[in-house]
Amino acid sequence: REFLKTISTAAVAAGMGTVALRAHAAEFTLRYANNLPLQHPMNLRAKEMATRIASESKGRVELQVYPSSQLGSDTDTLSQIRSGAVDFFTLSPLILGTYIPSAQISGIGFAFKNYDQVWKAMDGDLGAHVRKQIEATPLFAFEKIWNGGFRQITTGSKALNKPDDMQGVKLRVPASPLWTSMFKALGAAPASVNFSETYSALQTHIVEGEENPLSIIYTAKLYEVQKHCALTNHMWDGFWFLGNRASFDRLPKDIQQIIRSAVNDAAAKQRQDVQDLDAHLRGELSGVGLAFNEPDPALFRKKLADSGFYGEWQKKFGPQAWAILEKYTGTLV
Ligand code: X2X
Repeated sequence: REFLKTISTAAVAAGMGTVALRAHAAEFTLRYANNLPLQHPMNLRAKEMATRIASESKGRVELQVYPSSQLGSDTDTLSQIRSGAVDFFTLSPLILGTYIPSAQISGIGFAFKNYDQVWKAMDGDLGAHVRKQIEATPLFAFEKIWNGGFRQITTGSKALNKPDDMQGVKLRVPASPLWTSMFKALGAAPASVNFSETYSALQTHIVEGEENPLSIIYTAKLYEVQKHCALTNHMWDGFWFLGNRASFDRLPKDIQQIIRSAVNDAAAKQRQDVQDLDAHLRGELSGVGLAFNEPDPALFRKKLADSGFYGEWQKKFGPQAWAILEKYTGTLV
């Protein structure tokens, strides 16, 4: 609670700055879309970042932040950023995989053991490898990936203690080949649903469960429509801060530099915010009725391995990319 209060206060202060600077029409109005609630650290840091950009550009740039999939689902927004209708978009590397398959490599199940491995890989050669693939399209990604968090599985009626418990269970996964493949390999029945539709899909029992980091389960209030949470830490996920390159290239160089620094600095803060939130939220979520259990992750990891999941994706990504991943995670297959 203290933590949330502190970042909310910062965001309110930041918001007031925006109002004052809007007195003069900006020369460049840029649109940034994301799928997360206003209360999530992504949007609190984005607000702060927009204020910094307005101030450092002396009011020349207005960065408009559209949270909660206001401009459309992730699938829609990915089309919009490709055409330039949206300037910036934070998107999971795995959902980006519907457009750039090789971008999914950071989402391999049980690959990263801790944040130290994650940031070394994503700020190092693995991230560079993926950004190069992104740059071969009309998009680009800023250097610092934002934090999604380590993911846990929630369900509505039954607790998942071992892979056997999830056989045939209908689970919502984001729209992404790797996500679908992984939950099929675990024996579940995955259904691709955009995040914007996830709360209602759970509420109306179109699906029985879903998986997300605690910070997202909390800020998107998924606990209202879920009963159990299995702490599996089955994968880490992030959000590339994507830009439409043509629209970014049209900006003066000094403005580009102001934006780049503000976005990367905000990412560094947001990474820690999410890590802290995820570490503290179990108590909060128990308090609002979510029942936690701690299955042995090794059982899920083994189920994945036995199904041939790792071998299949190693082949798809190719030996070179796989070697970059394993440089950070250790041997996976
Ligand atoms: O869609 C999800 O589950 C979310 C919010 O975690 C992502 O953007 C991948």
